[in-house]
Amino acid sequence: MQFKLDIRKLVTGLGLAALTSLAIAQAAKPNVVILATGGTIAGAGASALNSATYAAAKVPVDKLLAGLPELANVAHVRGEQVSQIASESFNNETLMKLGKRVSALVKQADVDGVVVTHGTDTLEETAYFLNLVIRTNKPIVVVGSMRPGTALSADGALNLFNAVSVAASKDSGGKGVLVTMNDEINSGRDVAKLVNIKTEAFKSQWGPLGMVVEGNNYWFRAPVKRHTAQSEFNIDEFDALASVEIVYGYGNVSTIATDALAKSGIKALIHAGTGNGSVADRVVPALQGVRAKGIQVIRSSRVPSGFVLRNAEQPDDKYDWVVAHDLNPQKARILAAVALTKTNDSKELQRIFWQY
Ligand code: DAS
Repeated sequence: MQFKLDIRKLVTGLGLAALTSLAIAQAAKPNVVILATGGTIAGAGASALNSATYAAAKVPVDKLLAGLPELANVAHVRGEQVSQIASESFNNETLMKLGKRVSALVKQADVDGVVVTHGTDTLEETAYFLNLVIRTNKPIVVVGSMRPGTALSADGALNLFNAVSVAASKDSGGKGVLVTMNDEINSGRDVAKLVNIKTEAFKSQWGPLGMVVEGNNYWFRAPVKRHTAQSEFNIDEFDALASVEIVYGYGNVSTIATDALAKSGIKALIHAGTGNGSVADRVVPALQGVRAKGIQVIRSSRVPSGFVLRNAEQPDDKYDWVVAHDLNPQKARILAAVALTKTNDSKELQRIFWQY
């Protein structure tokens, strides 16, 4: 029997099969929501040569996404403009509004991951905050850029693509809040902005969790501190953060700032000490006075790496002070502001600083 090959039917069949598989692949793509808050990643400069002189928080999220059609290769994305500010102007209210929105989104079955575009100045604080209070195992990725999209060799587009790619990846789940900058995937807990004038700006003293290259994740370690789904904190259970401020240690420091803050109604004072969280001898009595008012005293260090030892530079047991472990002063403020929504017991606070 002779088969008469009908080429037209074959091509039509193959074409339909290809379209069907394409449609299935497209439908299978994860859904990622991008929450835009402002910053340089939404910035604009006067010319391509303005990589450092520009206005932050100018480009709306829809325009950001329209400028990156490659995002469709990795996920179905949609954007929401939560705020449009430079991140040095974030405050507790901005943090809470963003956190409540993230918490609502991760509960939705049609949301597989969330990306937050953010200014770099306080990005590390927001990433740590979300790491503490969002009860989810879904990927949450915070991303910024050091150059505006109008500049030569702008870093925002690839940072954003990487962030969406990581947020769309199942293997990104359960690792806490992540930060994708400069091809690295860092823990939102560990990462800090250590350089203020180049694209390789963010580092974790304990190293990145991995790298993302051409849409593929390469993992090399996992977080050991409590976060997200394993956290005892839940943003759905509180509506405001505790008031916590920071004083800085340096040669010739006076007690003017400490004394003023002691009368300001704060719940905790972070001391960014020299070396291993050292406190000048003339400041010790002032901090003891702060503690005597029922305000928590938490020793951090102005030194970017290492960690503060309890009862080493200061008799913390005797003074009833807390140490911030390896958290820099600004992250210590975030953890204290969250922890004080649940406890004002200094021993409980110390346990929390060891665990988070
Ligand atoms: N001012 C900085 C901020 O918004 C700009 C940036 O680097 O994103 O954090």
